[in-house]
Amino acid sequence: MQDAPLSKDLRRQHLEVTRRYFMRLGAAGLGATQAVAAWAKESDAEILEEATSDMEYLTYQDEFGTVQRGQPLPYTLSKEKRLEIGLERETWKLEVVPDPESNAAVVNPMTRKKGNALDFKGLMKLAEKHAVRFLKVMSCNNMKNPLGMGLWEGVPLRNVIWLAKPTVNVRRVFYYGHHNEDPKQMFRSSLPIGRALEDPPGDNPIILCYKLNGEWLTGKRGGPVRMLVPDAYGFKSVKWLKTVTLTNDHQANDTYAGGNNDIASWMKTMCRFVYKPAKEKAGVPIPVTGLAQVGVGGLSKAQVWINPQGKEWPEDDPYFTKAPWQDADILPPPNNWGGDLPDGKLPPDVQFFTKEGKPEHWPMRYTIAHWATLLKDVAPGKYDLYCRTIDDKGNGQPMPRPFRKDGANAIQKATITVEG
Ligand SMILES: Nc1nc2c(c(=O)[nH]1)N[C@H]1C(S)=C(S)[C@@H](COP(=O)(O)O)O[C@H]1N2
Ligand SMILES: [Mo]
Repeated sequence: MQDAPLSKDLRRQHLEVTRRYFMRLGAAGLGATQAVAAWAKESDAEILEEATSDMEYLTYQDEFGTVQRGQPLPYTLSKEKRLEIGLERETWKLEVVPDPESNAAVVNPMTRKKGNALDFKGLMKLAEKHAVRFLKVMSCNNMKNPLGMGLWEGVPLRNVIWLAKPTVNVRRVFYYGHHNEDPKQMFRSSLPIGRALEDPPGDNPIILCYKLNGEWLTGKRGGPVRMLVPDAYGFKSVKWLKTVTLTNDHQANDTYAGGNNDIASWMKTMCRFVYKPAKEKAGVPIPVTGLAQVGVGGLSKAQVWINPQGKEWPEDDPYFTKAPWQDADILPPPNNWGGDLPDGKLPPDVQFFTKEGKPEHWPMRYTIAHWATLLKDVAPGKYDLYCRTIDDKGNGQPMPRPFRKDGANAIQKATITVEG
């Protein structure tokens, strides 16, 4: 699988952040030393305020990185065909049925045939009472960079499961999307029934998602309806959702299981560079920015380390735990949330936000946080530059879960030349 570059949108945001964050350094006519002095006079809080005042946080729908399979891709079909196969809101239907290969008991199976499958109107009816909105970063466990940061809206899966009236012998939920009636193209995933019915403390529900950043979910993003699993990597969030099956099977049947992935993995905390110059002059502070994906372990720090190239490092410290890491500033919540939101304003009733629209805590789990810092007094030479996160328990990336197949989280390395 090709690794997607950071989305244009995330990059644009960071350039803007960087410009504002470091603006003072270039202040009219100041030499490097004076600029540093100007920086030093300003409190960090003031600079951060300035830095974030204009910053965008959410990724535009069409600027998300995309991971998709299907020949043809459902959203590229003609409108007529999409209407026929139920991939437009007018004709979309979701079946909720017992697994025919298991003894799961479901009193009210919802099927197209019986004419009681859930249609979009029915979903909107449920939404009036049960809709939730929350922030979540979409990330593929096999890719280094997140695919995009979204404000997702949907109806909790459990509200639809209960419509089907399951009674006994249900241990898992299987689900899959449109696959051109070709079993080989089926992309499927699964969850323990318990996760669908109840959320761990502080976590969001699994939703049947129909909006992203306040707008209808596009076909490319998985619309009309996709599954959205807040705590998991992207492969659990099946697009073009049409079928939910309740089963007594205790094992997962995820497409990604067949690809040597750990399919039970919560998202990990990890760090990526966004802005770092390849070359810089000695004597000026060097701006570096990035983002941290906040996984199940939370985020306490983002850090950078600059090390002369070729300098040996003890083999028994592969994760550089003894290196002189420097703390970056984790930026506070933005004033302008960006994405497609009118005036960059969040709608009311976002999960874990106060009535006044302020986050109850920051950064939030399963989202991103931006960070920025300055490297100062770097002598001329060639350097390796690293970034890493520290989670809430004090684990330095890639610990406590360094294995790649449950989520890419290797420490990122870049290079930088400082000229004399
Ligand atoms: N139907 C379907 N859903 C899918 C996929 C797919 O190939 N087909 N890819 C999955 C994977 S592996 C990821 S990482 C996410 C990516 O979501 P995005 O393309 O909206 O960024 O979608 C998931 N949902
Ligand atoms: Mo993925």
